[in-house]
Amino acid sequence: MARLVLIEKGLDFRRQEIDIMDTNEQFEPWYVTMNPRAVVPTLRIDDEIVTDTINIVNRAQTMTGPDLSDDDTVQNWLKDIMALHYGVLLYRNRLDADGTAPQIIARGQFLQQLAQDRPDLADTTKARLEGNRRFQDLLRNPDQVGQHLDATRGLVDRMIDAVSLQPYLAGEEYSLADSFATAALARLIIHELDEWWSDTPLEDYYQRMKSRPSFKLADVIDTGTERDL
Ligand SMILES: N[C@@H](CCC(=O)N[C@@H](CS)C(=O)NCC(=O)O)C(=O)O
Repeated sequence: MARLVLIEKGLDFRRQEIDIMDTNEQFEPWYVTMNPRAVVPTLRIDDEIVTDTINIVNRAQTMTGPDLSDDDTVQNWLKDIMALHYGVLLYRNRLDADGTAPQIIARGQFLQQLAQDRPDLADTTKARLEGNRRFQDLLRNPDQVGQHLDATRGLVDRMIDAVSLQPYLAGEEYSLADSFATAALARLIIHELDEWWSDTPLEDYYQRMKSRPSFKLADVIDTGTERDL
């Protein structure tokens, strides 16, 4: 989402990959100094550090380049698209028979070890361990998983309604909301949920978003399988 917006704005930026799965670079001291929650993405502009995707895209909006519309309607889309629980969409398909997700359990063990080894990260690991426990509980609860799935479908339905009336999600012009929707829909395609919008105007909308140069330049991925995530 952040990359799409920076590219749509025509901003020149240097991209640095942070391996959040295998080498866990997000917990390296140099990164946590910038992003105390140890999550991606982070935007650095000289000495200024911006964390959280919504803050990043709103900061990008203040810089030179086309003024992507960002009124209240747009901001509400950003919040709603960001509020979806993308982890549930992935890990609900990776559960053991008893409802536990081995990768999330392993993540919890990794965080526990990290908490022991890195007292300097106490605040980060405490918050992340709590999040990991909440996520484990959620995945064990099919009703809650279903609620997240319903919320996701509800948002897709709202997108369908919106683009049935207008060319872009929030109106007549491309906006930050379209960058968010593009990345979110790409992710849902990988989860094989795109049947939710087949034969609806959202299908054409997504193809239009995908044909924008930013899609390739930002390396948005909508092919492959969940294994690749
Ligand atoms: N609301 C935050 C969410 C950031 C976030 O949760 N990022 C995930 C990847 S999508 C992450 O970095 N996870 C690192 C980890 O699991 O240790 C934002 O938009 O920046």
